[in-house]
Amino acid sequence: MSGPPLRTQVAIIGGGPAGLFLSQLLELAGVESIVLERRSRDHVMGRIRAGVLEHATAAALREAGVSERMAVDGFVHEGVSLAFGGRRFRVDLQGLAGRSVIIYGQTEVQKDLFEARDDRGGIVLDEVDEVELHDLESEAPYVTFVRGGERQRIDCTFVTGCDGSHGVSGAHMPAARVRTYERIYPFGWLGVLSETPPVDEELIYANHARGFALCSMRHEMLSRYYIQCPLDTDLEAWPDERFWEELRARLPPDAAERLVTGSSIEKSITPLRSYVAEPMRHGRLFLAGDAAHVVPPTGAKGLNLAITDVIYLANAISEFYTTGSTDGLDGYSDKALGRVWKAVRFSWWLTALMHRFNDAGTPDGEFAFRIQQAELDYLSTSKPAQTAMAENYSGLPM
Ligand code: RFL
Ligand code: PHB
Repeated sequence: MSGPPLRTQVAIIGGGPAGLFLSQLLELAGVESIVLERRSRDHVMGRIRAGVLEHATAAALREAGVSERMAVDGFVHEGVSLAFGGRRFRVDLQGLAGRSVIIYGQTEVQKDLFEARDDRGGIVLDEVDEVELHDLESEAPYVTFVRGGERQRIDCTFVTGCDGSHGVSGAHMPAARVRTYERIYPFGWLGVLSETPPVDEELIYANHARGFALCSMRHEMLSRYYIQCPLDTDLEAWPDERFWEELRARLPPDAAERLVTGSSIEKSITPLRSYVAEPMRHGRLFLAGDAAHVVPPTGAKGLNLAITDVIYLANAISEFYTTGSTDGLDGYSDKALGRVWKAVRFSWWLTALMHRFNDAGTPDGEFAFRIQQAELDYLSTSKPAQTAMAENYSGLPM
C-alpha cells in the first residue's frame, strides 16, 4: 500500500450521475465522501446518453444547487407525440398529469455535477483501477484501488455502488442472497446526434412496420435520433445517408417532410434490456442507479431512477449521522425498489408497444403488430389511457 489510508464517511464507487449527485447531496447534509471513477473526467463528460429529465429530477437538481445552466439551456416539454399507421397524436403531459419534463442532456448534467463538486472542494478521483471492496459486513469496510500506479486504501463507514451496469459493486452482493430479474430484447437502438434543427418542438416516438424510431433533441440546432436495429448491426454499414433514409421511412409523412439531415457528430448502438437485482443492500454496501437496475431507454427512465435512488440513500445516510437511526438504511432497498419496478414496468410496456419484434412476417409477428395498432388507436382517443401514460412518463411522485 502506498501512503497512509485515506479516511471518509462514504466511499462512492462510480462518478456517473448517481455517484456525483450522491456526493453533492451528502455534502449538503454535512457528510464526507470520496468518489472513485474508473474513466477520465473527459471520457465521462463526453458520453452521449439520456435527454429527458422528469419533473422531480429537475426539482432535485435545483434544490441541490446544480441547476443554473439547466434553467437557461433546458427546454420544458409539456407533451410528447406517438406515431403509428402514418398518423400521430399528442399526449398532453402537463394537462393530464399536471407535470412536464425537461430536455437537458445527461452530458450537461454530468458537467454541472463535476463543476458543483469542484466548487465545493469535493474529492473525485478519476482514472482509478482495480477497485475492490472489503469487509462489507463489518462496521469498518474499506476500499482498495490503484491510481497512477500506486495502490491506495480508503477506510469508511459506508460503501455505495454507483458504478453502473458494468461496475464491480454488484459482484460484491452475495449470490445466495441476491435475486436477479432480466429481459433481453431482441434488438437495439442505433442513435445519431446531428447539428440540425429538430423535426418538431416535442419528441416523437414512432411505431412502424419497419421498426421503431424516435426523434429527440438537445436544443434548436442539435437533434438526437434513434432507430430500432438488429443486435448484430455493424455501424460501418450505416453511413449517414442510409440512416436518414431509414429514419424518414419510419416517420409519419408530416414529420418525414420536416426532417432536416446533415452529417452526424456521433453514432452508436445500444442493446435494450430490463434488469433488476434485489436487494440493493448488503451489509454496509448500498447500490444505486444502473448498478442495481437497467431499463430500456424507451421510457427515458434510467437517469431519473438513478437520481431518485440517490435521494433516498442520501436521506438515509444523513438520518444515520444526525440521529443514529438505521431505519432509513434498513428501508432503503424496499423503498427504492418500489419505485424502480414501476419504471421497469412502464419502460417494458412502452418498448413492447412501439417496437417490431424479430418475428415480423410470421403469424405471431403480424398478430402482435395488429395488437400494437389497436392499442395505439385506443390510446389516441382515450383520456384515461393517455393519463396513465402521462403520469408515468413525466414521473411518478417520489
Ligand atoms: P453510469 O452513468 O453508467 O455511471 C457509472 C459510472 O461508474 C464508472 N465505473 C467505475 N468506477 C470505478 N470503478 C469501477 N470498477 C467502475 N465501473 C464503472 C463508470 O465509468 C461510470 O462513470 O450509471 P448511473 O450513474 O447509475 O447513471 C445511470 C444513467 O447513466 C443511465 O440510466 C441513463 O443514461 C439511461 N438512459 C436514459 N435515462 C433517462 O433517464 N432518460 C433518457 O432519456 C435516457 N436515454 C439512456 C438513454 C441510456 C442510453 N444508453 C447509452 C444506454 C439513451 C441511451 C442511448
Ligand atoms: C434522448 O434524447 O437521448 C432520449 C430521449 C427519450 C428517450 C430516450 C433517449 O426515451
